[in-house]
Amino acid sequence: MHRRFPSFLVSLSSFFVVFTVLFSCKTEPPARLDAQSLIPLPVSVTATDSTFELTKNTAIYVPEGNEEVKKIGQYLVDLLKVPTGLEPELKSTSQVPSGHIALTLTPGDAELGEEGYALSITAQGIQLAAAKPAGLFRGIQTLRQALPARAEADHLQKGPWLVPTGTIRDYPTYAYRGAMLDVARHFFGVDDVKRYIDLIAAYKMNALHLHLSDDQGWRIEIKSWPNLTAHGSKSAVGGAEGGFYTQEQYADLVRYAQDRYIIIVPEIDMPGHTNAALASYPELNCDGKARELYTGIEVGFSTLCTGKEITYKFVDDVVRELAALTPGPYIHLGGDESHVTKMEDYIPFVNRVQDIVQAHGKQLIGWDEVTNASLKPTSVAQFWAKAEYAKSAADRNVKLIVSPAKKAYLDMQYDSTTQYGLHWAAYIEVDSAYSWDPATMVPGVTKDHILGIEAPLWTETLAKIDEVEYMAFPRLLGLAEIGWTPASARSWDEYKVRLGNHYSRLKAKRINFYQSERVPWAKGE
Ligand code: TNX
Repeated sequence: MHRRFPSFLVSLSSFFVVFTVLFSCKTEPPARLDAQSLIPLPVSVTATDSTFELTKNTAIYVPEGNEEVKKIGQYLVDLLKVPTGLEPELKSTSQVPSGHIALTLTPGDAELGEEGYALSITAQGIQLAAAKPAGLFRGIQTLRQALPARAEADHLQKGPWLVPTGTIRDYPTYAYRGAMLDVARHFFGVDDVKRYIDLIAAYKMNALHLHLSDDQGWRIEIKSWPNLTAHGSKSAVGGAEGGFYTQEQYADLVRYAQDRYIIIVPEIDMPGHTNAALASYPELNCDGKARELYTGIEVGFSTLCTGKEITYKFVDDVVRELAALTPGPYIHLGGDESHVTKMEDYIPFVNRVQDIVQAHGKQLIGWDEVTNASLKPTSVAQFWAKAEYAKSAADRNVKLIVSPAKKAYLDMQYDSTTQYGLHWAAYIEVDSAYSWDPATMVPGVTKDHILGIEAPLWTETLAKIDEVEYMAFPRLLGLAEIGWTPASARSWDEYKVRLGNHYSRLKAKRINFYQSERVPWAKGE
């Protein structure tokens, strides 16, 4: 991919670069398609030696009568409009003339699966094909990265808009590729969450797990238990302002994510991490007394009263309302760090909430401690801490979401000088977050047991979205690649160069990212 040239040729060619820049208005042709620093790295890329130019005459063609693909076409138009100043016309047709961009569905191409795509770029035009609409959406993310970085800017840029030619065939390794945002410790509003959705979509992630309740706050309106938000949403860590999503706002987030082929996985943590609920409804406490709102960052001190019937009425109401707001298959019921719930109470509690989730037509996800209970094969355990829990899930054919705190936790500091974040699990530099394989983390847990991977971001120390971005970026790109790209095709030494080449793209997106010294950032390009 990266060829070496004799030095006299390098100086000669730099002379011509300077000459060209000074004396003509043309910019350099883009790097070949196989040197475009795509993240996640596609399954296969073949470059040819030409370029396609996007001009004011380029249109985007979509199949006649398919509203869903038309919407994806419109998404591409909207991406291009501001930075390029071009507004490609969206045309429905069965016959695509050359010189344009065409999105087509090829349902017979089973290898592409739910999210794979085939991209063919020639000097005459761009063909993006996929078996399913989601694949077209993922393929557009690749096309974005084949355009110059300035195509990511939020204001008008100069052309030309050249795309190197070649073909790409690509599909994900894991079905579930997620990020988690803790909106309970600190609250993040609808616009912040939409930005996070856009950012994870750009790296082909397909799930956003929202941690919607914890000791410090309850963040989603539940109409049958109104005090959860009337009272329980008012607090946040350190006395910061609380907040919550109304059901209308939440439905808007779900739609926004859905338009990007991302599911939202709502989490209501229980039976621990429930102080905000226990402060809002005295009857949920075994002693019948409401707790005070909590603004510290301790964990493991609260529990729902597992012996009271009202607790299950509460869970049933919450799950029913959440399920009605959730087109995705999963409801996450936490289950972590329930240190003050006795194991003999914890197990029947988890068994019962699993039945409640199933009764509402959803599949349960729980943090790895839930493997203490009798999990059904449709439930999913999220491995974050204990390898033996992950192994016990795999032994029972319970699928795993892999998010080991030592590798995948985006709230862990990069090193001891990082301004925000925690380090109880590890310091996680950018190379450490990238250099691991979900399928070899735990002896006895193989790729077949794994639904996918997730990058959780806890917000005890993060009050603003730019602080969230600083912790998430650039590690999130590497975690997205772990979920998408075959492990055999990944290496840090090769990846770090690609990541370094994303410098101007991350800047153009105005992402506040950590400029790790371990990455050769291409600042001049
Ligand atoms: C552990 S990870 C927790 C969270 C904290 C996090 C901080 C997990 C399932 N529980 O409650 O926010 O550590 O890193």
